Amino acid sequence: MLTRAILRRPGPDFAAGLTTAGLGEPDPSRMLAQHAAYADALRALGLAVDVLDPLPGFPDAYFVEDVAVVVPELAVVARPGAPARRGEADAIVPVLARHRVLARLEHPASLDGGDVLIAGRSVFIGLSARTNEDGAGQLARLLEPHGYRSRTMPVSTGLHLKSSVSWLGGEMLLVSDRFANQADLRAFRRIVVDATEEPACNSLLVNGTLLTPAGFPKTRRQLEETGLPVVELDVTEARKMDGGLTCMSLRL
Ligand code: CIR
Repeated sequence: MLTRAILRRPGPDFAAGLTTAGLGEPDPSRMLAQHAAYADALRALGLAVDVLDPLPGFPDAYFVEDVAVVVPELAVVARPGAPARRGEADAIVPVLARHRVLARLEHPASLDGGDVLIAGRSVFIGLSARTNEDGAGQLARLLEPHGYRSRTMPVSTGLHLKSSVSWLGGEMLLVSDRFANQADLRAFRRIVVDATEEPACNSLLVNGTLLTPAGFPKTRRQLEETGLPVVELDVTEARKMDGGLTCMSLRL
């Protein structure tokens, strides 16, 4: 069971963050409202939610998922691949140190938490524009003594691996078309997202409930067929900044 989520409120400069989405300017008040609703949804699922203050000078810092990889046994502080985001990692250290033994990735590693998909004891690490072989290797070595088996896979579309693949619990994954036949994922039952609903690939399992972005009815129906409760959340503004549901929290 997850007991806690760490979030960071989007700052006044959040629209200056990195993005390739081409979906237009995000709306600040809608962004804050969607962020607050996301926090409420996590509380409703039984999590204590710590909402950190914005980090001046780091407009993407509310995408806290990217700065660490957290498992029950430890937290690994990442080394974000975008130079503009690298400084975000230091700020999460004292926060995570209250809850976990810490380890840190070191130069020449680069790794964004968005590239790390944990499905039970299986860890899939996307090699992307943000995550390199050193990052994947260092993370795998830190997790291995705790019984996690890591594998890498190339990410050639989307920002991160979790832009395209989400764990739905047990042996179930939600995947984009492109990842549906990935050899390393074949051991899982794969629910393939319709090509017109690609952003819904980033969905999030929290204590037996599936959170999914609003506006993707085909995916919603597919998720409901799993028998798990499904909750839709509006994340239109984060999407304009290349973010989604998983990106905005660290779950402990
Ligand atoms: C970035 O480009 O780094 C941010 N604008 C978006 C990060 C999204 N994070 C995630 O998917 N884990």
